[in-house]
Amino acid sequence: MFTNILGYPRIGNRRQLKTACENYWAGKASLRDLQLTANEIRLHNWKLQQEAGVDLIPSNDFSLYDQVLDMCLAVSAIPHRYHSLIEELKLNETDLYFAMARGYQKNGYDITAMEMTKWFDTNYHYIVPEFYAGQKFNLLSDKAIKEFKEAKQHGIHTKPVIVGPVSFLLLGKEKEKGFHRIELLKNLLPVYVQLLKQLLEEGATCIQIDEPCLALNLEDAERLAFKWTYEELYKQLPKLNVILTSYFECYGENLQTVLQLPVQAIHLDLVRCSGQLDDILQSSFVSSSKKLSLGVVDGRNIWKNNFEKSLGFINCAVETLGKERVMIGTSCSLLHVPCDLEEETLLTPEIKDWLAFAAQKVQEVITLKKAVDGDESVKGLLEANKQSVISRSTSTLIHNQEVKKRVAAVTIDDASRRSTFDKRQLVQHANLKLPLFPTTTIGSFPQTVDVRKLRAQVKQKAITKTAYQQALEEETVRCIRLQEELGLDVLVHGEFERNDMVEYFGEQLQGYAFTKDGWVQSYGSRCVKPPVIYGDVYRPEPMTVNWITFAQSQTGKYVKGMLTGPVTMLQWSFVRDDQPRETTAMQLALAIRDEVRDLEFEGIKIIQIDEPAIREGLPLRKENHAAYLNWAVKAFKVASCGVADGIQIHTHMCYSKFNDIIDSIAAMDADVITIETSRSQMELLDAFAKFDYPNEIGPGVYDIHSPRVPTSEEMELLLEKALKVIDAKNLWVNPDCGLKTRGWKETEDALRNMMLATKNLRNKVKEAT
Ligand code: THG
Ligand code: ZN
Repeated sequence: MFTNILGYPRIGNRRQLKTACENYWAGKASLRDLQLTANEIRLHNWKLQQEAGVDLIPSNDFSLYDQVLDMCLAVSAIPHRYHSLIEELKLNETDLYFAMARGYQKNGYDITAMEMTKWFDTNYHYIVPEFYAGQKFNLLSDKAIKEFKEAKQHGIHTKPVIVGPVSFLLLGKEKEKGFHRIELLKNLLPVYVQLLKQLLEEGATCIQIDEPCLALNLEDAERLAFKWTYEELYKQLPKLNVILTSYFECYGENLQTVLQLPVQAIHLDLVRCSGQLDDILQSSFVSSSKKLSLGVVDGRNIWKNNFEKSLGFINCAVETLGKERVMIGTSCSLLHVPCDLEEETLLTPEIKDWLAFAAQKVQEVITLKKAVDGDESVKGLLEANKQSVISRSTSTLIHNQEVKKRVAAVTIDDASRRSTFDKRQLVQHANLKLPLFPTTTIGSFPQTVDVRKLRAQVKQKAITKTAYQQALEEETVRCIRLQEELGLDVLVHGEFERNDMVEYFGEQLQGYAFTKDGWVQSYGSRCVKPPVIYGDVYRPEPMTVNWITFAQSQTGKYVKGMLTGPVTMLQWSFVRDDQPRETTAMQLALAIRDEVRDLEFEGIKIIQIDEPAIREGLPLRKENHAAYLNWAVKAFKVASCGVADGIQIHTHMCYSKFNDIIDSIAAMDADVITIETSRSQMELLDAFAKFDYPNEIGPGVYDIHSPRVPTSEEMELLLEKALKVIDAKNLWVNPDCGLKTRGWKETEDALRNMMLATKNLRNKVKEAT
């Protein structure tokens, strides 16, 4: 019985890879320095798994930026715009790689980065491959081979991991009309064959091919593509030993296809889909000689494994298939959890006892194997695990009857405004008296190094809380003055007191715990530290009222109250696995509802509740969409509907692809929605126009993800386009996202141009009427 780890976090226990990459990009470190750090992290990860006794240790799960971008380099899927960098500048492979990830604005070049998007329903972002009709591929980067050899030199035999050819194509995007990217399989597969052949020649005995698109609803043609691909691979490389891996969902109607593929092992994510074990054990799989990899240790969450439950699955599989055909593993790559719980000092011992990070999860896989083998040495561990499970299910830290009662008592009325939008709009317009095309920003203003330093200092008690408070107040006043000077209509306080939009609220809610170094890669060198929801959530006291009322006291203009919505709080936290997500969302919604009402009580007239993650929370399979959207919309409405008609509720969303959930966005019934649109040239607006979205909209008029300062002319043009599909009385003007990651100078210049564009548009409209 083999133990199987699907992938290990690559940022390093102390985020060494982040520092190394950023230093290299800033020209403060050499390529050699970067490579040394990368080597150290890989070796550390391999050794950790080898010492634990893992049989199938992954290699090529490491990446300097992203595993899909790695695959682009491997097969030479390099978009045309980078070719000059190769031909004229002769960039080395790493620099070309980073140019594709981050863009290249140097030496007189101005080449945009490749797009990135969410990796399935995770908070990890991958680089989207770009495809052209008739595109040819060839083996370029030998990273997978190099890393296999590197491990071999250290005496560690690894299992190379690669993104499979079908998913690689499906995860990408056509950059020309008139073809489907799946048609490129015939050109692509020979390169995969070449790569796999070289791995075999180097001595690889088992390859993990990730085809996570098998978790999606596929077209018949796509299923056929899987069949053709794996039959072809088998024909050309009969000695290849493939573990076909998919995760995050059931195989569903793809299972029949999967069962027919000539691969040597199939992986099941039993955390996300435990039911498919029975399906497999009652299928033709049993009479084949294929192996089954059981993903029982959760790679997406930080809870300690429930050994009794996992052993139930494993024993069931062993009974039917025999030990030799069963592997015990993680549900997916451990990329999505922090590295090591041992180093955590912030967690109380009781909560810490419920958790496992990547290093602990590796141990869990080993313990499970030993338990199945009847190894006496793990008896103590099994008993301790049982105690942890009992402790968590009965702890008074977790269960709060008041909260449970309140959730049970939520009514339809709690989830609806008092009047319909048209009535509310009349009241709001009469009260607020904002000009035509009101201008605003999304919430955050630049967070300079100085502000971050203040936060670090107060955490380390190097400065007093009063000094911290004072410095942030000064920053807030400066921000208010700037907005007044620019002439913005609805101001924000700037959010200088906040670290992350989820962490900040989590820190003030009961039921949440925090880690010191629980970093998880979000994209490239950027990481997030998701807080842990371990218990029933409630709000002991107001969270933002002081800052918002302070900012409001400094100006005669309206200051928006700024909150993070319940679905985003849920999506960007590690969540409980002992109750449905929807229940946790409702607890969060009630906590935010209390905050919204307190802001109303304190005289705040405009309140924004951000839900940037509502789209990414959408289940991977269509059959589960409706149920999710139903509770997600309800949670937002419970959070936002407790106020009088005159209170204007805003929301903000990013990461596009709203077309398929536009009716749910409308059902959220926010008075104003601001959305990220500028990068797709208002393409998104078409969705809102087609649907005839009834409420007010602020389509972002410029892309805040780039330091470029847009001209007033281009923003005016976008606004005119927007006016073609949005009623003038419903149109707002704003950037497309928060300004936190931008510098002050470019922010000021861009906003000045945005105001000019608005002024010109107002004049034009006045002249026309
Ligand atoms: N918060 C959380 N999740 C997110 C975002 C967020 N997921 C989607 C999107 N935004 C991801 N974007 C980013 C952007 C910047 C950073 C992380 C994710 C970032 N992180 C700092 C870093 O890695 O240096 C660390 C953060 C800190 O210092 O507190 O800059 O906004 N939860
Ligand atoms: Zn945004």
